[in-house]
This record gives sequence, structure tokens and C-alpha cells, in this order.
Amino acid sequence: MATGQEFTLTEEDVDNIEDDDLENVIELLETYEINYDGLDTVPELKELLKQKCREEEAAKSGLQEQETATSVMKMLIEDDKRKREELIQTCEDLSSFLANLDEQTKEEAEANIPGYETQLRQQIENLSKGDCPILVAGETSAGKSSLLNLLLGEEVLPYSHLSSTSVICELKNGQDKRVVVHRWQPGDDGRYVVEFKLTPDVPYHDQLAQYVHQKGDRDLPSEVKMIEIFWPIPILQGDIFIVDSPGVGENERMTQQVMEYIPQAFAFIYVINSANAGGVQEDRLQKLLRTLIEKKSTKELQAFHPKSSIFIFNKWDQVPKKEEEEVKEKMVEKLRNCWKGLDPESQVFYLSTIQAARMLKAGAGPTEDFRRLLDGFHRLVPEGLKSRLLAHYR
Ligand SMILES: Nc1nc2c(ncn2[C@@H]2O[C@H](COP(=O)(O)OP(=O)(O)O)[C@@H](O)[C@H]2O)c(=O)[nH]1
Ligand SMILES: [Mg+2]
Repeated sequence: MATGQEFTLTEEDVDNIEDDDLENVIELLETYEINYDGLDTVPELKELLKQKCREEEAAKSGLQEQETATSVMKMLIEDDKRKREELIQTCEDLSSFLANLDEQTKEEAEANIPGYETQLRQQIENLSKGDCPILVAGETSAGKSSLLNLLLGEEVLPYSHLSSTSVICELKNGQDKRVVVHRWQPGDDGRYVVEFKLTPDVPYHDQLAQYVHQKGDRDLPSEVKMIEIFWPIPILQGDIFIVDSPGVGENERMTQQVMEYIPQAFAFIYVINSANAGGVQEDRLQKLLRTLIEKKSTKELQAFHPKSSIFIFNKWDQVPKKEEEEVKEKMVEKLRNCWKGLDPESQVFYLSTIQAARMLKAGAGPTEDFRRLLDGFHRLVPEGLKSRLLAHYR
């Protein structure tokens, strides 16, 4: 509240004001600095006050939900860290036990499990890393970057009708809003990074656009490989981060970048353009999902939890109202064909990112659809953690 005055009014208090008590209503509106231009009857002014009460209530409960989600996430991550440390200890013990074996037993072990020592060291290294990337994938222009901006509450990632995201962008939690650009240059080891702070004076997406939208091979001499964006996102605790990826299916180089990322991903968000050919372009989606499965090693796959993915049918505003139910039914059926174990209730979402963003901007709070998606997003992390830990155990 601009006044610094705490808002304590309830709808009931407003109802109790007499309908001729203009003085009282005006006093309240002025105390809370609510603009009442154009309204002059007591019932209208009372309605305005009640609207303010509802907004305050929504803001409070929204904040609480966010806080709860953040602390639950913290707890889960600490639990995961503890379990991983236990596993590391077990691996270390095993490793020293094996090192003390006599030569003949060692040879036998090697014959049974070729490269067992290296495998064990690799396992320990993987366990210590703890990176948890949530990969956002889908076709070009499905609205991936727009959706992430909605989650960030600000237009950070460049989005566009014409040119699309062409590099991997990792979104990480950080108080200082800054960007680290990873480039490749021919010669030596090729890698170099450029780091800069984002300034509020220029739209954020403009500051990033030049790195994110590349124009094909012209940029090859100092090709941008990956961008890290640090932004205050409290729900991304620990080593959890979100990855905005280039569209799949448009060109080989971009598709390749996404494919290379798949083995590292610990949860997936697929964004599908509902306006496009009745939604799911089955063969393309199938191809992507199949590649995902193939890219995961057998060990990871055994543990890969089908629940650690969600599917978002975006641009829902472009589906005619009277066709909604029919379209939903068809799309879920197609999705079921390529994703065994799909639970539409908890994994499929219909959203108009553009509408949700407009409502948020107007101060109206999250739309019903967006709220549902936020819940789904919060559930994604525990599923991903579970899935990854299981892979390590195996
Ligand atoms: N009508 C409509 N357009 C959208 C929606 N979400 C994104 N767009 C538009 O679709 C275009 C592509 O979005 P972008 O986020 O760049 O897609 P990306 O390539 O998947 O990252 C942009 O012009 C967005 O404004 C939506 O829900 N409804
Ligand atoms: Mg994009």
C-alpha cells in the first residue's frame, strides 16, 4: 500500500456501512488511497472498496502459497542432498574395498564388470553434481519463451513471431540480475565467457536479443553456445534451473542442441501450439519423445518417471470456444499414444500465455488456468528429484 497504512478492511465491514453514509465511504477510500474518479453513489463506492478487499485477500493468499511452495522445495532439496551424500559414502566405501582386493579377485571383477573402477568414479562425480535442469521443449513459436516470461513475471526472454530462440538459455535463481554468455571461438580450447549486469533502463529482452536470436552460420566465428540468466526466482531453489530451448524440428543445428541437452534434463515441460493443426502434430511429437527415451541411458530410463513431465497446450485463445471439449479429447488421446502412463488430470494443461500475461499486467492476478499450471509446476520438481535419485540407486 502506497500509504504504508496496513489494509485491515473486510468485505463484511463494507457491507455494514449504511447506504447513505457517503462521508464514511469517502474517508475509507482516501485513507487507503483508492482512486474513485467517476464514481459518486455510495453502493458503487462500496463495491470499489469490496473489490480492493478481494484483491488484498488474493495477494495475501498468493504470497502464502508461494512461500509454502518455496519452503517445501527447500526441504525436498535438502532431503535429496542428504540421500545423495549417503550414496556417495557407500560408493566411496565400495571403492576403497575394491582397491584393497588381491590382484586375482580384481581381474575377476574386471571380467564381470569391465571398467568397474571408472564407472564407480563416474557415479560419484554425477552424484556430487546435483544439477537439476528442467527442460522446456517444443516446436518453434509454440510460446516457450513467452511462457517462461510469464513464470518470471517479467519480459526477460526475447520472444518473437519472426525469429526464434536459437541457443539454450539457462534461467537460474540469483539476486543480481545478470547474464553470462558462453561463446565458442575456433582455436585453443575455444570457450570464452562474457558477463554483464542487466540494467533496468533498457527492456530486458532487448538486452538479450542479440545473443539469443542468431542468424544462422554468419555468427559461427564466435558462436554463442549457451546463455545463463540469473534472476530472482525463489521457486528455483538449490541447483534447480529452467532451460529455454530452441524449437525442435526447424533446423538440424537447433534440434541437435536440444537433443544434446536431453540426457541432463531431470524434468520436462512440453509446450504445444494448440492453434496448429488441431494441436499435437503427432509424428513430430512422437519423434521428439522417442528421441528423449533413446537419449536416456538404460539406467536413467529404468528410473525415468513418466510423471516428471508436463504438457502445455498453449495459445488456447485460438481454439474456438465451442470446439474446446472436442479438441481436448482428441489431443489427450494423441498424447496418450506417445506417452505411456500419462495422467491428463495432473500432467496436461491448457493455457493462453498471452491472456494470462495481460491479466497479470493489469494487476488482476493469475488466471485460473495459470494458477493450475503453477501447481503442476510445483509438483514437477519432487517427481524429478525422485526419478533422478532412483536412477543413481540403480
Ligand atoms: N495468440 C497467442 N499467441 C501467443 C501465445 N503465447 C505466445 N504467443 C505468440 O507466439 C509467438 C512465438 O512465441 P515465442 O515465445 O517466441 O515462442 P517460442 O519459439 O516457442 O519461444 C510470439 O509472437 C508470441 O507473442 C498465446 O497464448 N496466444
Ligand atoms: Mg523461444
